[in-house]
Amino acid sequence: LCLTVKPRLQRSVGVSFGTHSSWRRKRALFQASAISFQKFVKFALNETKRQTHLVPSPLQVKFNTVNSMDGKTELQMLSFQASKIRLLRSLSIETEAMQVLDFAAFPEPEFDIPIFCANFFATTNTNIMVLDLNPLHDVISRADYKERYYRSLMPLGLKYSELLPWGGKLTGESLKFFSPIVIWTRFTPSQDKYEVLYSAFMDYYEAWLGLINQAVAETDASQIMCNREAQHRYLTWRAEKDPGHGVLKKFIGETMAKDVLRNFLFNGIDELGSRTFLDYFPEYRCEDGTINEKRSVMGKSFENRPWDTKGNFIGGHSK
Ligand code: BLA
Repeated sequence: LCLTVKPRLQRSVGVSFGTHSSWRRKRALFQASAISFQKFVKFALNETKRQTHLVPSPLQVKFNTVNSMDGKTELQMLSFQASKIRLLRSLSIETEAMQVLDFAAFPEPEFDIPIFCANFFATTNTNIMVLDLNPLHDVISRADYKERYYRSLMPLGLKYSELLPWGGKLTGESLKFFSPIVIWTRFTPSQDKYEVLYSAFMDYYEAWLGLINQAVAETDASQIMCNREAQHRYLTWRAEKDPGHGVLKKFIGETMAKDVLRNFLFNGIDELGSRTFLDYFPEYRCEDGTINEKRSVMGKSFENRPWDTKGNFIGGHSK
């Protein structure tokens, strides 16, 4: 059975800001309290430039700054690459009512190091934050992979999972893409929390840069293939099921939203592999062969942090 569930926030996160003067008034209020993610992006780019030779990505030509359909909001897109970094890209949206950052860095397939992932969605009422070094390979079945990359990062994860506690149930399927040090949190806006978040972002990004700096290119063709497929599977998941899709659609329309998702945010889908979403995630197949539009077929799961302090998975079978 296939149910079409309308993204809940689509209705409440409209882009109608009322008259211009009321918008200006609200903006004045907003500037006093809201977060801006510009300094996050600036930090990450400066640090990467300091440690690698970062050059603009060819994607930058097509994806730079786009205005929302009502002309009131700018979507800012930046993209770069470096010898070990296939794509480092950022999308930010800032309005009086909402600030969004989707910042990710994808290694070249010669490296099996994790994918840097910072997804922040902030409104005046709530903040939804995911910060992680998303594992390329399954950390539950591949204990060696978990050991190699996360053992030494556990103290970092522990520190911030206390300061930014688990955000409660989430799309169960997402957990496979998260690491034992994932920060998944929700909070009501406060300056203190934003400072903690900024500090977490800096520490996680430095940790990721450390991994990429130390990484030695794989030469075994089958291992490279395996990394490529794992990254392709990740991109395929996110381009299809990203929670930001509804918001993007509101701002720039469905055609452009899909273009941004497939060709910018999760670029690589057409180059790194040829399997489809349903090849990777057959449980989403509807009777008529289409993709189930629900984000989750498993349901919302993991009320509490499903990793213990040593990084062991304690989520049981998800409920
Ligand atoms: C909500 N975003 C969420 C949630 C998660 C993520 C876990 C909670 C809802 C859920 O259970 O899914 C983030 N999920 C991720 C990430 C991965 C994943 C990073 O699987 C990686 C593998 N979020 C954005 C952007 C926007 C955005 C760019 O990253 C907007 C343009 C919005 N995220 C957004 C909104 C919600 C949300 C509106 C709440 C609505 C909802 O629950 O669907």
